[in-house]
Amino acid sequence: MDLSPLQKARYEYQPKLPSMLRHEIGEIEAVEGKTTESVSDQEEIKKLFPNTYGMKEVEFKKGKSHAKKRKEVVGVILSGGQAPGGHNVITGLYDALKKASKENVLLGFKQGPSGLLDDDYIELTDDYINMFRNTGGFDIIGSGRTKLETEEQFAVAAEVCKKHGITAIVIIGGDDSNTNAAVLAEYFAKTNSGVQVIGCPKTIDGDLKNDVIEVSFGFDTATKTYSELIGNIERDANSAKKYWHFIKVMGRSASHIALECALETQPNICLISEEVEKKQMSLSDIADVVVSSVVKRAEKGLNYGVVIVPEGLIEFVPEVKKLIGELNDIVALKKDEFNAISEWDEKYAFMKKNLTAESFGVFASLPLEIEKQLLMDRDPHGNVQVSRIETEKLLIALCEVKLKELKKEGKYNGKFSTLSHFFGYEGRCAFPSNFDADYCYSLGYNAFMLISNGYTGYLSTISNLSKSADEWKAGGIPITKMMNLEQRSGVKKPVIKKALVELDGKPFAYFASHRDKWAVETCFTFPGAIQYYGPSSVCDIPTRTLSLEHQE
Ligand code: FBP
Repeated sequence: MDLSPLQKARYEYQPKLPSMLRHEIGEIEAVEGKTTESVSDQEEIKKLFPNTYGMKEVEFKKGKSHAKKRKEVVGVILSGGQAPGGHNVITGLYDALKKASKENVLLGFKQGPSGLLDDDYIELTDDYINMFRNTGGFDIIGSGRTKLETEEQFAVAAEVCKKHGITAIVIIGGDDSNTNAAVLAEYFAKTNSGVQVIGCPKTIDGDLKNDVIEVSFGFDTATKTYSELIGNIERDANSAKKYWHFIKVMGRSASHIALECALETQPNICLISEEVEKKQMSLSDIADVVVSSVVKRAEKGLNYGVVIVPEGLIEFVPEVKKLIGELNDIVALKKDEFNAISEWDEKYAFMKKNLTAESFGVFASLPLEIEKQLLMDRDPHGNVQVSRIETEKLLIALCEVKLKELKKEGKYNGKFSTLSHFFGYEGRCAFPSNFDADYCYSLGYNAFMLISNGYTGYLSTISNLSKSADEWKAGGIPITKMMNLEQRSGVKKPVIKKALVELDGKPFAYFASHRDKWAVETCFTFPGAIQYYGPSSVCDIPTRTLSLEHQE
């Protein structure tokens, strides 16, 4: 394989561990804290997880280790969407495991959880691991979105573990994948299989966070990549002065990515889905926000600008949310009937018959392409694939109609030439920033500490992240602590509660206090590319979101 100069250089980068994890493994003690309970629905979740509910939080400190002395055979799985740093989690896990004993073995199951069920794996070795150090992507073993949820699947997983003498499985994933991890941990505990399960918090979306998980990995690099691109577009817009750019950014339901990119680039408009829901804004209300900026800027002769649109926006518009909820249930509960239909006219008629009159009215009012996108396949967790819905184009169409009206009424005399973009996949496999390289390596290393100390059903946690790596803390949190019950594919299921943008939080408050100015004036900022080498003030800066959240 030919190597780029950066790839070669990154192979040499030694990620920073929290000082606590730099001690010899035999000098690190697991100190237990408070017992935990789920964020809500405590009685129901406790019943569903009788063996793994209510466990204690753990922090690693210098002291006498009580880790088990046994050969560890660990299986690792990358689950869900790619996020920069996944390779570092695996190299951190590998290094800790080999540091503890050269006899220990790391097996990588291929293409996500299905690799475990199909017994499709490779044994990770020094030579192989070294080719992926500090690189982006998940291609070291591949990823997938298979959901582990049936007793049959668990039984197969148990057989595969038995066959290889596996002592623990590490699942690197987002909220849905770590829900899988918790369910699998419960099954293994219930059946006394002796296999532990540890999760690692991954997702560029940034929605897997709480008081202990400060950020999921990949968010830092992905948002820096998108912010670089948005900054470049802003500069282009400011040079040519002729286009309004509508940029959708990934993030699924949560607007953390959109908000972080806005803090970094100061666009004219950034929509925040959580605010749309709180204010119960209709599609028309949302378009009014953009139109107001377009009109005011046109009055100053500025017929250009930048609008950031969060990927999940459409799901938060009350009337569309209701529609999507009904569509999800219909697609799940009448799956065979729906899948048997191939012609669009018949699908349309099927929806007319099954949706409530109100939701069908909303469905019918949308452009044909959006209607079709709303009916595309759900992901294995029953979610609409928002990355495939062109909300940015829908918004442009809505604004065009309104601006035409205003023009007729003599209230607007500008030009509205638009371009649409979608930044998502571009950021998921970038070389991890120094922050993600260090954070992910530490998460993987720490996952091994949880395994060797006998924990199961835990998420590896590294915290105090707004400080330098020296001051980071390492520990574990029971996954059931983050759970609640939610409607999925037509039934109530225990899932990890998604962390959405907090409208009373500091990042949103900063944005809200500046956005009126940004909407009318040109206040663009240009973050430029991620820097891997150079002064720490340029290379090791955390996201604006993390800095604001932890501002004292
Ligand atoms: P995860 O939650 O699995 O990390 O995935 C995040 C994400 O990148 C979302 O932002 C996006 O909506 C989705 O994956 C796209 O999924 P896919 O890769 O299956 O197209």
